[in-house]
Amino acid sequence: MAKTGRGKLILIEGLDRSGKSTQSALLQRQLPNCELLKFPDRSTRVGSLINDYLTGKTQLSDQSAHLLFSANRWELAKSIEEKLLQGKFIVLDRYIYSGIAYSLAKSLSNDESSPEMKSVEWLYSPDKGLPKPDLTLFLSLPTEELARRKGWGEERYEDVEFQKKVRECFLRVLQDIPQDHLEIINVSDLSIEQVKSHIWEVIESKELNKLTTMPLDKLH
Ligand code: FDM
Ligand code: MG
Repeated sequence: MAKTGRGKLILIEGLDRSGKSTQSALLQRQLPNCELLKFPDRSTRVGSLINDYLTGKTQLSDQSAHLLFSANRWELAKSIEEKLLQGKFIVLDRYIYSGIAYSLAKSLSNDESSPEMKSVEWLYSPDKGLPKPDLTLFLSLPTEELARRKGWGEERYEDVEFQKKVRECFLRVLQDIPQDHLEIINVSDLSIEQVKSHIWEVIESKELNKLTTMPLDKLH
């Protein structure tokens, strides 16, 4: 009998330097017929505005930066849906929880920021309707350990003090995800291989490497 059903949407979230990009690339290779998408996707028109903002070439109000990150996800929403329905698996390297956590952390670090930027509800609303991940994996580690990792650049947000805030905001926002859709993985002092096997155990135990006939859900 031919295999039918849709592929799964798996999201990997975490702070900068937490190993997301490494692990999402490894996971893509383990899953059958799988594509990897990274947000922000800097290759699109909106993505290029985001890139200018992140590299300090341009300034944006906090609200417009926030909405551009969401618009960047909407640019790809349709194609994500289509691919899943064609039976492809998709791994996402960052998605809506980065969107909320970074914006919230920014507003909490700024006494003058306006009330909507402090409202999780407001921050979440532009993402409503996007394809909903079947699982969110959060790679968690203490910010002191992040500071020791190589590769800190000069981009906006790449600062240990700020990452502390982002971590708190992530943990707050992740509380709203139902338990069976969330896995927080403590990657502190684990090797790349160890994290990879841990992630794979979770994927197999939840049968996320198999197609499903369950309809694709939207974020609501
Ligand atoms: N970021 C990422 C946001 O602020 N909002 C978002 O919606 C997303 C997806 O962009 F500091 C931040 C997180 C990070 C920066 O991401 C660039 P990468 O993963 O380092 O390229
Ligand atoms: Mg970065």
